Amino acid sequence: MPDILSLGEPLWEMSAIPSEPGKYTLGYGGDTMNFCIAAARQGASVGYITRVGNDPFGAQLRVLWEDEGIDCSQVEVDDRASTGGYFIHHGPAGHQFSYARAGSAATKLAPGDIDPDMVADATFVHASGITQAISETARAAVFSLFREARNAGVSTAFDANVRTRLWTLSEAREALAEILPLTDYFFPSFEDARDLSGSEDYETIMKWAHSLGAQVVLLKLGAKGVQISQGQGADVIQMASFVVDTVDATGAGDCFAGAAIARLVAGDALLDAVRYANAAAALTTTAYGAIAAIPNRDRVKAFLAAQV
Ligand code: KDG
Repeated sequence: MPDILSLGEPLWEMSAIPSEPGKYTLGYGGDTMNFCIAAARQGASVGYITRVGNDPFGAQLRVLWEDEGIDCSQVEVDDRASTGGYFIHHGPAGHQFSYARAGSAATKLAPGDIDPDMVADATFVHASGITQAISETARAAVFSLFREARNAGVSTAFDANVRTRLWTLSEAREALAEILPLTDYFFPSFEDARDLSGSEDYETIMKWAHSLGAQVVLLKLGAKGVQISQGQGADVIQMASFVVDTVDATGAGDCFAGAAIARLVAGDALLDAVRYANAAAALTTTAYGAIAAIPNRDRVKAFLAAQV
């Protein structure tokens, strides 16, 4: 059975080709899928809990996951709903998403999709604010997954991934307050933490996250690196990012979390796992699309070895 289980929605992805207006490259994304692929490419044993439509996108996703060595035993195929999708447009302010996912197969995820035996056998479970946002039943499934994990002594990782096109900030806050008491590793981006907490100050953000129940907080600062707090009152450590030629940051945060959890499962100490994940996330930004650029372990190791 897989060591790492993630719950969420995979999406087809149409990424605008900047040099050819009106043209798109078909790919695949979805924050939890990006997470699974990032962890699998670092050598971890990963399972995805999700639902896809009985359509060509769902079928291609399954082939993709099998090629990546991801366990698909918890993937349901829905005859009455489609696989969700999104478009990425790139502009001077970065990337912008447009969704085609309302009523998708993954919105039917529910607590019954969580297999307690599989959870008890894992080392880590993972979900995100997007999984919570896509439907009430998916949100309940996240809660069930984390509660089962807690009861079984399995570690939990949660990425805030706030998407205000899916729900309001106040709904996101309420759902976060429900899940952080069950969260061992919390991965908010600075922008999400600022919007959710109402503060731009790193120290206040850390206190806020711990006061809601998060144990370890990894505050993702993009090109500035990451701040790490290992508990209320613990010293906060800032680790710089690596300098690369960034073209598209889509999925970099997901890759960071996937690579970090993969390394923790492999036995790394937290700071070693974070340094490794920083390198993996930086490499992900050097090409367009969510998953095409996620590096494998050899590439990350070679990149780290080339740093002095
Ligand atoms: O983090 C990148 C994801 O946002 C992207 O792959 C699409 O999951 C996605 C979403 O819902 O925005």
